[in-house]
Amino acid sequence: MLKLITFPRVSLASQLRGIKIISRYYSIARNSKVYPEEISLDGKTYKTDEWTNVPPYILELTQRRLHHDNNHPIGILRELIEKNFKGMGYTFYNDFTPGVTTFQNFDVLGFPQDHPGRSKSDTYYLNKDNLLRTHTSAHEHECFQTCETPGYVISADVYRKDEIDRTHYPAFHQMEGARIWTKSDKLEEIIAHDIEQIPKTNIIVEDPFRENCFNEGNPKQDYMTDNEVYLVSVHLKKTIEYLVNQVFEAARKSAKLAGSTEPYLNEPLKIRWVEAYFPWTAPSWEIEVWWKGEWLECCGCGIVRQQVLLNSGLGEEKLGWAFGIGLDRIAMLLFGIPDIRLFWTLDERFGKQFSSGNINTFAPYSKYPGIKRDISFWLPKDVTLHNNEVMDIVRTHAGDLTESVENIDNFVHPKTGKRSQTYRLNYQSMDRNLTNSEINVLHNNVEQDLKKLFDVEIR
Ligand code: FA5
Ligand code: MG
Repeated sequence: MLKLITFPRVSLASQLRGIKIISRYYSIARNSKVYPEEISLDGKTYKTDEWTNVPPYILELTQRRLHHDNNHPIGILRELIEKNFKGMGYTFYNDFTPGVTTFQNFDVLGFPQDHPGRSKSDTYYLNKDNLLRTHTSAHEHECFQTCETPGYVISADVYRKDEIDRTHYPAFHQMEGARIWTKSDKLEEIIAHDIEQIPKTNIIVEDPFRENCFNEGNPKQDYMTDNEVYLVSVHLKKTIEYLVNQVFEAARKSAKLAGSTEPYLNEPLKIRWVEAYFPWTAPSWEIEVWWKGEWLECCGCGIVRQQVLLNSGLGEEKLGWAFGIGLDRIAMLLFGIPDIRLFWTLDERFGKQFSSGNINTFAPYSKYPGIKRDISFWLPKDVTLHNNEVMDIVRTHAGDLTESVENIDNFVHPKTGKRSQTYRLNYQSMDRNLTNSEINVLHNNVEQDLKKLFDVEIR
């Protein structure tokens, strides 16, 4: 039976364990239906097992390599950022395959065994020991081992099971940066000198943690002195501020060239630093950029934990920082792209608008009408259905024809106590008109899977 017993007031951790249980049943059911014995990815074969949950349409995305396409917004943004890092001591890595081990993606970075990121409702597994990387940090270990310059920059496609809407897609792109120094009597002088080398910006910085960069909640590591932590954190933050400045100044320039006179174009760029937590950095922060009236989270970072460096064969005298920046949401702003799915379209009306080195505003082409369908069902007693599971079923059948999936109603029957949920599925194609009959087929498949896998009673 596909049942999960939940109690209203149990801890998050045990609820997450519960989600894992239901995901496992879900995959077994689907495994026998959909997954072949082996999956091959970039010349490697993976024997599937009860952990396998990568749908074929996600595997296809791994072959697109949008960050390599210099005439695609993601590739253009990667080039723009790389250009600003050239000559500053960084090696560029752009060719890592997305199939990585759980060791690379989680263990070596110190993710605890019960971290939600490891669950099958968050991550696409090839099998028990291999998965599609969920972040570029999966390559830190290897790059620390092999990189011969003081720093490196990695660009890659990453995969997460996530909700679907205008700004969320199960595949996106990240750029990882890292920089290492060696302890010596001169270390503080050297870092201070390196800080001077970072070009100055005019951005307005809100940073309550610049001077007092660590505290009990966001602690420093014992093997570094207070001043080392301070200097490394200033180098890290100034590097990211410089990067963000270059990108957003380019966006402003392009908007002005396109004739925009919006007031934000003449205001200085404003950013703020907030404290964060990542298992492999301490202390850690995130940068948020004020853009058109909203704070936009775009990059996580911190001082690399010594254990990660030691695991990679670096000596006890090494220290440094790392950051990971998301490219897609920034590219959406930079190029005025209204929907994250457009990055993946093969429609030439999209592709022909962009060319290497140019940041121009996207001219929307006619939007094809969508088809809305609601689906309502009673949940069996004691079954909890995770949002991501519904998303995944819809995507499995409708792929990119899924514009969005929203949970629009949750209801408990006052007499019987039965619980009902309603989801609104918006089907839409970027490239053509949909027919009612094709959507009927897809939608019926979604209903069948919900019944089969979660025992729901369609209303
Ligand atoms: C990470 O992925 C860390 N690996 C970053 C890091 C690297 C921290 C090195 C410390 C040292 P996070 O999950 O917050 O962190 O993602 C980083 C960035 O990726 C976010 O700031 C955001 O810009 C982008 N991002 C995250 N999820 C999505 C998504 N679903 N769609 C688009 N962009 C996303
Ligand atoms: Mg984050």
